[in-house]
Amino acid sequence: MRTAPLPVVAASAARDPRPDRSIDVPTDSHCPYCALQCGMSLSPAGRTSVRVRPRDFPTNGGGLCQKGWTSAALLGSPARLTTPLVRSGGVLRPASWDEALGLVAGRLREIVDERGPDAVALFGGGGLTNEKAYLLGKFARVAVGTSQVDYNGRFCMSSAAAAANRAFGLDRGLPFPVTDLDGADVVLLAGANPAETMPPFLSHLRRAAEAGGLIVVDPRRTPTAERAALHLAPAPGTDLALALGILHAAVADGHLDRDYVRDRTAGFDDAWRLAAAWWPERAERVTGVAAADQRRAAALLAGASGAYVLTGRGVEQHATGVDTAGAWINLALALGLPGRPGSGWGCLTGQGNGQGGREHGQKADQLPGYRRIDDPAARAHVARVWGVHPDALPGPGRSAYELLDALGTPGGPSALLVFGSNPVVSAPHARRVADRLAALDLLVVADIVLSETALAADVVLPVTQWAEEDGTLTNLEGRVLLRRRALPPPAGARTDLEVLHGLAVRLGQPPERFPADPEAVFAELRAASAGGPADYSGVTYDRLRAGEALHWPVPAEDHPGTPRLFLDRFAHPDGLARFAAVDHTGPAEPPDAEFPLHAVTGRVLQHYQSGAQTRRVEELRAAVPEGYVEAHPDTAGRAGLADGALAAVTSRRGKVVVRVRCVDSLPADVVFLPFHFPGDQRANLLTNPALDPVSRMPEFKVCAVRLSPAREARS
Ligand SMILES: Nc1nc2c(c(=O)[nH]1)N[C@H]1C(S)=C(S)[C@@H](COP(=O)(O)OP(=O)(O)OC[C@H]3O[C@@H](n4cnc5c(=O)[nH]c(N)nc54)[C@H](O)[C@@H]3O)O[C@H]1N2
Ligand SMILES: Nc1nc2c(c(=O)[nH]1)N[C@H]1C(S)=C(S)[C@@H](COP(=O)(O)OP(=O)(O)OC[C@H]3O[C@@H](n4cnc5c(=O)[nH]c(N)nc54)[C@H](O)[C@@H]3O)O[C@H]1N2
Ligand code: SF4
Ligand SMILES: [Mo]
Repeated sequence: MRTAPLPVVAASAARDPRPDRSIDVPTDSHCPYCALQCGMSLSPAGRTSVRVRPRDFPTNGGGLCQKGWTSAALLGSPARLTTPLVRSGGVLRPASWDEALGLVAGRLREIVDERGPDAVALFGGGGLTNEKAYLLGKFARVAVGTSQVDYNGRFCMSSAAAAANRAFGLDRGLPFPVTDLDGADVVLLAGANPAETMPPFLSHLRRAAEAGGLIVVDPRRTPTAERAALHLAPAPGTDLALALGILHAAVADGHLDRDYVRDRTAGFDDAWRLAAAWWPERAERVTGVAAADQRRAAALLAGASGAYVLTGRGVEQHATGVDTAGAWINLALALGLPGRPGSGWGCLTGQGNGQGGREHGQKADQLPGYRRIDDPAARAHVARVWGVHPDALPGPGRSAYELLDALGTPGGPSALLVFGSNPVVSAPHARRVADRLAALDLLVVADIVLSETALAADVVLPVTQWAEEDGTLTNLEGRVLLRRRALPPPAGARTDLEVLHGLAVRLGQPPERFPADPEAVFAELRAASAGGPADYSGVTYDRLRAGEALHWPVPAEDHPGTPRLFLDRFAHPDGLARFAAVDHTGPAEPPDAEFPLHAVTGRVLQHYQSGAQTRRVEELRAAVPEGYVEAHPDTAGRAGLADGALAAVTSRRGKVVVRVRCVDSLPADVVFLPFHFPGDQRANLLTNPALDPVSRMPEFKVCAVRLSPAREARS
């Protein structure tokens, strides 16, 4: 049992001064943050860092956001971890790699001997390269033998992924190159705020915006909504009713694409039976969006020569996220958009490798190549590649929140290894999660900085960063990219692959089964993915080095890749897309007299995710130094608060203390909190871990809260 956080020994930032001739600079690379994976060129800048310049790449067209511009700051930062840390006497102290890995492997062996392999859990991340995600999943299933592995992508894309699998038989965030959007005259963006979350992406919406065809669905008037010709602002958690209302309007006003629905889809009648009851005036009563605006949205989409429906986390991070994403897909299908050149449906993937991270086996129900772990043929194939018997592979494990929730309970894991996530800040019901972490016998965190989760660990393993290692990522359009090493890592840091190798060997695995060389791991990943839905078997480092644009599936080395999916058929055996029979139920925790406001959580431009990285970049911290709550001035006033005052935001699960920012455009019953901040500014102290029944996505986007003044002197 640990008490966290505890004092830490400062890490040295000394970088290996020896020149490394294997580096070719300037090096073409990609940003360490989001799924747009903007192209960058890295050139020398002293011994400890690089200089970042934007590069012309299709996703960013020569642009970068502020996070990208400042991304090199962490490479040579003193905040960098460069030595393993081991807790002794309650304090994290420097240790050698041998000591740290030996200790972890020894404890894992004891725990497995005592309680079985499922007593050990792993938690990965969608920022990890394909190679890391693959090796982590293999490490879990083969070196430990545990079913208990999941990752932060469960909190990110899982609802849209499940909805796309249900509708199309395949999940690739954008089933078309992002540049296809450049030609669209109408784009509906539901629950996405790319002006802050992917600024260079806006260049692909320029034509639609200039043609008066940008429709933004968001309860808040975001910088993205500011650019829209039509901003639909539903009450939080009511998108499903809104999508049904727009579908109803489309059908009633004669916009249904009957030929497409007949030839390319199944299930319209069942979906329509439910949508028929959602005439726009009824949807207006539930969502607050005027019926006339719903009809206008339907008419704009139907009248376009090229139209797209795109969703983001605002639609998906709900306990009804799969059905809600499904309702937006229904609308796109009714209008005949998916699988038609110049039109489509897509979901904006979030993390740098959010797409690849959900394909190669760090997910509880999955094996590499986007295979299902409960499919006997998939198990046989992957077991063959791994050189083990199929029966030796565990079955599906717990989903991310269920896993965190079970830690340290009698039937749950008592050890957790975290790679590439900071759940103390980013998981829902954060107090519960912190308590569960504290109840573990062993918490191991591999990170580049001392994140809030690392602060609570027994062993912290310092790893290398993006520009210091080779690896592939799959961006939001399913394009596989090679992010190349541009400078040597600081002495003391190891790659995640080296860490997994070191642990696997100490757990008795043959060293060649867990290669630490990224290209060797990728060769294995290719074989493991061959024949699966996400088939990478034809992707090679050489093809990527040569700059080939390879969108999966790439089933052979002479295959050009698949930039556009579904042009002839969808991926279900009968080739048809499926409408989803979905109905509106509303948020799991509606406001009431005690907690009268909806709290919405999300992002700001300058910070990334849990903020572990961006809060350590001076320029970004200076721009947005701390958490806050946005509220309408009347809402703040009613709570006895003015702009800049310290407020308590309280839900059934916890309390956040932050300053108020008054925002005139917010609805009176909605407050907004960014989730990037730690301690008592953590938005996730409030959030509701109600889970979607299919994707197991928590309801991050809406919970019931109240607002009140807080005492100025904070301890
Ligand atoms: N600056 C920055 N950029 C990032 C990230 C970051 O942390 N910071 N993270 C990356 C990652 S991993 C992700 S997943 C993406 C996320 O990218 P987005 O999905 O664009 O970001 P969010 O801010 O989470 O949510 C988008 C919007 O959903 C709205 N919303 C809330 N509730 C509802 C609702 O019920 N209905 C609708 N229609 N909208 C609602 C919010 O008001 C918010 O403006 O961003 C990526 N890019
Ligand atoms: N309330 C609320 N909560 C949310 C969301 C929301 O909208 N609202 N969004 C959710 C979403 S969409 C997401 S994606 C999650 C993300 O939340 P987290 O999973 O916490 O994501 P990050 O903050 O990116 O954490 C990555 C951690 O890994 C470290 N790291 C970076 N690169 C590497 C690497 O290569 N190897 C290793 N070992 N470590 C690395 C970073 O320093 C950081 O500490 O948050 C979710 N939580
Ligand atoms: S938009 Fe995303 S990939 Fe591009 S620079 Fe910003 S954070 Fe990096
Ligand atoms: Mo995400």
